[in-house]
Amino acid sequence: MTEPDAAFHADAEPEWLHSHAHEPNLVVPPGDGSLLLVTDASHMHITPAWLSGLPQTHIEHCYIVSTGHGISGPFRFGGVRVADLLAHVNADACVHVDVVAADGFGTRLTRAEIADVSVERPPLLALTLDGDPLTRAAGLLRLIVPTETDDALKQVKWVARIEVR
Ligand SMILES: Nc1nc2c(c(=O)[nH]1)N[C@H]1C(S)=C(S)[C@@H](COP(=O)(O)O)O[C@H]1N2
Ligand SMILES: [Mo]
Repeated sequence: MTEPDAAFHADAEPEWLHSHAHEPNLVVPPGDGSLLLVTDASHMHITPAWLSGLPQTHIEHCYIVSTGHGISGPFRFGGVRVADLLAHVNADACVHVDVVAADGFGTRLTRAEIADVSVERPPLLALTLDGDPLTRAAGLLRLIVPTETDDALKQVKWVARIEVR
């Protein structure tokens, strides 16, 4: 168990919480796709291999919509539903979940977004892309929010921490 750095618990809200525009970072940050899952009860180091042992969900026809750089897709992403991960660690009674990347980018998902969306297109921690393992360059491990088709600000690549509150 690793103690999270103090800055992460600072009262100041992170910059990404209120950002309305963002140029995608083209620099792949170091890392192997593993992440820290922080709940009120525990800190868990989670690897892509461990996640691949949980029930997998596949979602067709996903698009990454960038306001400035066009649209890519359709993609078929596979991985673990955020809701399934939270249920697995008994953290599904959350208020919101912050998903923060190794490059400081991030997004906040509400409990409603995680649990109440159509069960067919839920937020996913993606491990595969079109049937192949997701590469680090392509964002391993990547949050995919299929219902977000405005600006890709929820399609967080290189997830490094998930904070459940
Ligand atoms: N970690 C991280 N994730 C990110 C970004 C980023 O800068 N860092 N940029 C976002 C933005 S603004 C866009 S448009 C998409 C780009 O995704 P793509 O590389 O698959 O086209 O990633 C999103 N996810
Ligand atoms: Mo973007």
